[in-house]
Amino acid sequence: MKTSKVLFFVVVLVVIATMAGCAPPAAPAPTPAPAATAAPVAAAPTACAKTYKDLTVGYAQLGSESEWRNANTASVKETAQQLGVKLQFSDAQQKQENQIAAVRSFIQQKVDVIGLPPVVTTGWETVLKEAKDAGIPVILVDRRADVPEDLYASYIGSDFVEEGRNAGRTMAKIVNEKANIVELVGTVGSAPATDRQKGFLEITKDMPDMKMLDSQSGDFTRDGGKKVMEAFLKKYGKDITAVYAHNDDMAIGAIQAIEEAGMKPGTDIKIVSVDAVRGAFEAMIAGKLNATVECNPLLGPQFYEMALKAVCGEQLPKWVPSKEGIYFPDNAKEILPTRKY
Ligand code: GYE
Repeated sequence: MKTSKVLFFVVVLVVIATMAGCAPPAAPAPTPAPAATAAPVAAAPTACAKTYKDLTVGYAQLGSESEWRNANTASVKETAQQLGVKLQFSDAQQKQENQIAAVRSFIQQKVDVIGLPPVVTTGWETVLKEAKDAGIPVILVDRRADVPEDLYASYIGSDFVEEGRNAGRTMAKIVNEKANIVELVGTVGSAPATDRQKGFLEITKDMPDMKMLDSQSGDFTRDGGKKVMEAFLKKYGKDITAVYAHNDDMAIGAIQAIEEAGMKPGTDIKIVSVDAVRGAFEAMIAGKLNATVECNPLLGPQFYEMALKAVCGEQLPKWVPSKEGIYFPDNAKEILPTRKY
């Protein structure tokens, strides 16, 4: 369209908007804005006498295994401070029994609300029933648990299957639907590992030249990703042409292993991962990572908003999904300074 025509349409739109008594539509941004910014904290529900300052919240964090997790912890802690929420925080070091013990101790301390990112999906019924019997709402944050809906107030987090589909679509484009892929799986039995695998395979299963050579868990850690990639390289050598990592930390570990084996990550072996943490942007700028699918860890504000609503007796949605995008090396440099994690 010629500039004069574009201008004409803009003027018409502004006139229509003004006649309708509303503001003119905002011009579209030239590059997609990063999706994952922390949601602003909503005001407390008006009909409720409680405020954030009245809340004592227990957060049974699952560990500190990744950059994503550290950003999530920071969001939960900083937001509590900003709002004046009293926070009891524990780190289970990726062990379910530690998380269960933390939830039990929060029940004993009679906190108002419990936040729980379940390390794996199974094995939560008993302890969630105990919380329910004690009248303490549990909000699942980040990861889902396979339990009946009456055992938790709400789930705040990502659509991991869609992240897996996005990783599959992105990988297929990068390799022109032809690759020998190895998969670095997250924690076995965790919702993001199960769903990211499912979504990826959903996309690639009908592409005859997208071959999955092998799948192993690196437990969402850098060290785990490096070790698994070393073993893959020993077993398959130069046959490997692509890596799908369920998170950026494992991709970064794999990058090290590939370099140590004398190959070029991002060129000889294409790599797509999930999270979009700073380390991934740095790897993309260095040309060692080909794409990262975003998973937003800044869940603190939404968590406390739901916590206060739960204490005020409001009915919560069973799922509050996060907003996310996909990032590539071509504009990683401009986007990196705008990232919060
Ligand atoms: O992708 C990974 C972390 O549960 C979404 O856990 C989270 C995942 C995240 O260790 O980096």
